Amino acid sequence: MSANEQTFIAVKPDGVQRGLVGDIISRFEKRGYKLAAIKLVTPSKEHLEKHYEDLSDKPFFKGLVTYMLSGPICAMVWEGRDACKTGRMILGATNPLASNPGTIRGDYAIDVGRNVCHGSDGVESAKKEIALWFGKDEVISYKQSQFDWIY
Ligand code: RTP
Repeated sequence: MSANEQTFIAVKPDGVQRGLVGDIISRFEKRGYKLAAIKLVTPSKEHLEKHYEDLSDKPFFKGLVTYMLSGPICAMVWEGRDACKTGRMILGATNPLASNPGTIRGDYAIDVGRNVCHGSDGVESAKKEIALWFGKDEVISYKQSQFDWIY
């Protein structure tokens, strides 16, 4: 764990269309994470197949890619202590029915195929995903406060 660990978080098309971007940003900000990159994107089918390449043999893969192509995605990089693990806790379990209330999916979703958001499952996948979704000059490094107890 490092103080400047980064994770890739995306608001999926259903989250963007339902107007949940602000709420999701707010949850990461309030928890103490620092926004390092953000953009609204409509990635290609090839890009999304690459992003989900580990799931290419799953029966839901084709439907997953079609869903991800259904509208703009808000792609972000969040930075701070244990960002990958805590980011996944903020999102909730993959299946919203198993997500606790208070998590994004536990508050806003009931369908695993429309689960609002994505978060890297570890530091290595975060590095790969950030490199896939963002150019180096799009991820900004900055100091938010002179006090190390204000994140
Ligand atoms: P994500 O990558 O989107 O954050 O999701 P995850 O790690 O929590 O879950 P993963 O197993 O990587 O699955 C990726 C996405 O595929 C969709 N999914 N559909 N049974 C199904 O129909 C099914 N299972 C997974 C979800 O959108 C999941 O987030």
